[in-house]
Parts: sequence; C-alpha cells; structure tokens
Amino acid sequence: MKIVDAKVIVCSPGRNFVTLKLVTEDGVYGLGDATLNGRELAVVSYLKDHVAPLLIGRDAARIEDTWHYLYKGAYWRRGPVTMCAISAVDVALWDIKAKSLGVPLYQLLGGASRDAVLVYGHANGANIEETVAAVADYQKLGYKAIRAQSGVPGLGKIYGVGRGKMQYEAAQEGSLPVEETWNTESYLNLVPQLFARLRKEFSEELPLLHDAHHRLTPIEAARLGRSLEPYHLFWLEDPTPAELQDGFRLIRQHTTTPIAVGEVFNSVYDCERLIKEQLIDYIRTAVVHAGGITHMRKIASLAEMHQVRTGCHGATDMSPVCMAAALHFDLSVHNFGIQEYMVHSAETDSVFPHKYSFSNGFMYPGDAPGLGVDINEELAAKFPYKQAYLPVNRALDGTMHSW
Ligand code: GCO
Ligand code: MG
Repeated sequence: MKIVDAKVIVCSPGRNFVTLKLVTEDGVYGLGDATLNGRELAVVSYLKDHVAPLLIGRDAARIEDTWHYLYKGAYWRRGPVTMCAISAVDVALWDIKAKSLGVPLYQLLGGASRDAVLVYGHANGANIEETVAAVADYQKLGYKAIRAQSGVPGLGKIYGVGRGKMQYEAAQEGSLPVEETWNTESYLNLVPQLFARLRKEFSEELPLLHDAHHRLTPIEAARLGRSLEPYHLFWLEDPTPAELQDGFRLIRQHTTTPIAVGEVFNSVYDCERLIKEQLIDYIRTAVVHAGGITHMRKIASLAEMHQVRTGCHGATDMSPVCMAAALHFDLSVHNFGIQEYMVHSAETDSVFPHKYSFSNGFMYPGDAPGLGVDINEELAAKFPYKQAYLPVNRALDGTMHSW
C-alpha cells in the first residue's frame, strides 16, 4: 500500500492548525496534526520541503520503520519542529492502518484498558470568586476533575485566565506577541488562598489541578507545593522550567504535592531522568509534539515501570486530530492518569468532524475505523492562516520572565 500524496493543510477556523493528509494508492487516507503554536509555518516548511518528498512511494504499512527513517535519517535529532513533523506522519500512518483493517485505533494498541477516559476542564476567573463560580459551572457540566487558575491582583491578564467562560485561547492574532506582567510574590500569596476557598466550597474528593506554567524557581515551586498540601491537589503542573532537571529533586525534597510535567517535551530523552528517578508523578507529553503514537507508547512504557502515569496535554492548540489520537492512546495504555480537555470552537469542530465525545466527565474515542476524525478541506480553505503568537511575560521591572 504505497503513499501517493502527502498534503499539508493550513487553516485557521478560530485558531491556526497544520494538518498532514497522507493518501495511499488504494484511496485510504490518514490524518496527522502538526500544529506548533506560534511557530506553525516552520513545521509546514519542514513537512513540505523535507518530508513529503521522502514519503511518496513508501509503504504506508511500515510505521515503525518510517519513524526511524525520519528520525535517524534527518541526522539532526529531536527538537519541536522535527518531532512535530514526525508525529504528524506517524499518526497519519496509524490512522491509515486502522482504517484499512476496519478497526478503531485503540484496538491496534492493545485494546481498551478502561471503559472511558477521565478528563479535566479549565475553570478560571479574573479573581478567586470568579474562579469558584467557574469550578461550580464545570461541575454542573459533569466534569469530575477541574483545573483552577485565577488572575492575580495588580497583574492584569496572566497565563491561564481565559477570554470567555468555556474557551481558553492563549495565542493572539497580530504581528507581535502581547506582553503580560508578572510578580512571583503576589502569585505565591494568591494560589493557596484560591485552593483554601475551593476546598471550603467543594468536596474534599473533587480532584483539583493547577498549572504554574514554568514561572517559578525550584525553591519557589517547593514553597508553593508545600503551601498547597492541605488542599491535596491532583497535580501541580510545570512548577519550574524543566531544562534544569535537578530542580525537581529539590521540589520533591520539600513537598508531597504530586508533580506533572512535559507539555513542551518532544522526546523520551527529555523525560527519562525525571521518570527513572521518580521526580514526577504525571508525564504530560502530547501526541503532536512527542513523536506521535509510536514514540508516546515508548514514553508511557518507561513511565509505567516507574509508577508515573500519563496526563496528555490537550489545550486547544492540539487539533481534533491530535485529540482523537490522544483518546485512543489514553484508552489503551495501562498507566493512564488523566487527559486535559479544552473544548474547541464551533468553527474548529466543523472543519474537523469527529466521532469522539464527552459525557459526564469522561471522553470516548468512538468505534469508527482509524482515528475517527476527518477534515473538510473545502471548509478549511475558507479559514486562511493568520499570524498569531503566544504572549510574552515581563517582571514588574521589565525583565523577561517565563510565560
Ligand atoms: C496547558 C498548557 C497550555 C499552553 C499552550 C501553549 O496546560 O494546557 O499550559 O495552556 O500554554 O498549549 O501552546
Ligand atoms: Mg500547562
């Protein structure tokens, strides 16, 4: 079953997405997400100029071999652009294989390890009371686990505070990134107050999550983790930037708050030490950024041996193609923990019709052959690419700070 076409589709139905469509000689096609938020066109070029020409004429059935052909064959290993491109090819090939065998993808990954995929939603507000109200709204919608983020007095809009009730979209259209302001001390004072208030209002059993979004030093993160212990979070995400992995040992020495990390990782080698030394509890790599289904399964297997569970990144910059792939992965891997879920806009859903569904706090990939997601190319063409960036962050004195 030879690949005869490799098409890169760029569209912006509410936000930018890059999608790879691989077509085989017998007409079966597969989709892969290749969206790298704020740097989309770099992956488009990588795919169009350097990957698509290598795929024409290759056997679509050889998924593992193609992965290594692109990874080892580039000589320049890893990196978000390369790994995003490899992920798109990999997922499209899994889609083709499952479609040609007439089974939903999870059946090829060992079958279902559970009946449904637990997800968490994003409750946020400009202040603590708005966030409390948002958590209540998510509960009413059936969510069984909820992430809570609040604005910080004196700081204006910061990471995690959305533009509407259900939608959170960090990337903003324009030729320059928006600049936000940051003050660690105000943040570290506010977050324990937020969770104290939430535990007063909601059951002790409600799983609550929080994302520090790489903005703290290890000792600041340790202070936050310790101050949140009475409210027993499901996880504290990205407490500190993960380039310096020794920082996680320091955090571990000070707190029992579970730690999640990995949305910016793109290889098992980024996770290896954190997993093997049990410095984290959840690994959050995304199918689109960490080498597709083939590589994500290797990460999950390593994690399983060290009692680390998965918690795939699922923000709106993961397209419905990535979301579908994540749900098949989540349903099948034994050491699944939780899946992030942010609803896409109606325009996005119309361009990417899909069979996955949400019901009462859980998601289901559906039983359609393959991923169970399609792309309406005619409609996609009506939403051309728009330049957009993630915001940047500055401390009060103007110094650049992690966003
Ligand atoms: C999350 C993430 C996102 C990222 C976004 C960047 O936990 O969902 O932190 O909100 O900021 O995906 O592209
Ligand atoms: Mg995050």
